[in-house]
Parts: sequence; C-alpha cells; structure tokens
Amino acid sequence: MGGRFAPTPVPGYGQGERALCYVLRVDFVLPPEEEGVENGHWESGDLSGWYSTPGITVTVGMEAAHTGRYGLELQASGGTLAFWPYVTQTIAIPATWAQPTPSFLYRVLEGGGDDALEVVIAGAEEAVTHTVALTPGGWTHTWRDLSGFAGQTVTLSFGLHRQTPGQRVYVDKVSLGESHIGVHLIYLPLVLRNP
Ligand SMILES: [Ca+2]
Repeated sequence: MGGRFAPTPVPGYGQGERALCYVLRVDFVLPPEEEGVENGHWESGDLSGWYSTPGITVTVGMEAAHTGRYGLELQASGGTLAFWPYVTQTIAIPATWAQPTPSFLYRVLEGGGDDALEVVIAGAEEAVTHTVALTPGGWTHTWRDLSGFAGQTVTLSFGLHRQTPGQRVYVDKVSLGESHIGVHLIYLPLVLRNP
C-alpha cells in the first residue's frame, strides 16, 4: 500500500479519544482478489514469469519499487531494431471474469519528444494499446477495461514506442484481475512507515 494520507481529528471527540478517531484519507491500489499476472510486483527480484526481447535494457531493482522491495526499470537501448522492444507475459483470462482489468503503476524518470510507454494486450483477434506519454513526474496508476477478452489467452507487453536513447520508466504493481464496481466495505491492517 502506498500513497498519501492526512489524519484529520473528528470533531466532537475529547483529546483522549481523538487518537482513536482519526479519519484517514488514503490513496492506494489493492491487488485483485484473483491475480492473473505472475510476479507483477517484481518481488522475486528478477524477471521470473516474464520474457524480455533484445533491444531494451530491463532491470529489476529496489530503486524502481513503488511498493515492496523491487520494481522494474525500462530503459531504451537506442538501437534501430525493426520492432519496438518489450517485456511480455502470457495470461489466461478466466471466462467467468465479468470485467477483466489490467492495472499498473508507472513513473517516468527521463523522457520527452515523441517516444512513449506502450502497454499492449493482444488477444486472439484484437489488441488494445495503452499509450503513456513520457513526461517525467511521480507515480501514476492506470488501468484498462478488457471486458471483451474474458475467456481468452492474451499477451501483456510493456515497451517503449521508439528507442530514443536515455528514456527511463519505472513500472510496479502490474496486475490483471476482475474489477468489482461499486462501494465496498473493507478492513485493512494499516502500517505507517516513518521516513
Ligand atoms: Ca514491487
């Protein structure tokens, strides 16, 4: 779990009660109840479950982590291959999932120009391409609706549209599971880690 939180005392409670009556506003991303991606959080510390093509520098490291100990760094090699290089995994989506949803967090460290992070989900007959501009900034969460892919085996690929030298992107918390729309009550353990 990560994100921002701002404890707010609840009016009407005494000083002694206040510590137990904070309202926390927390932005976080929970993994799906059933996970289709293997090693999507990179916590194995390596590329287990993924295949990396030549032409891209792929590093699983601690500095690339949003959550946990490890994350993935993609860095353009600057070559001139005839395809855009990528990191990929094949996933079987259960037919019972009403709304399969791939989700991930990314952070662009260096980028610009007309290059982009491309996430492609390719099924038997069609593919969905999710394009993210390489604008340096903080961690961002994004997802896509794959309702039409239930029951299919898909390949999920992350890569850079071009191989512009110097482009660097961190990726973490890659998942593919079923979304549950609506308001749900959940109970979570909360651990605060001091800087
Ligand atoms: Ca991680």
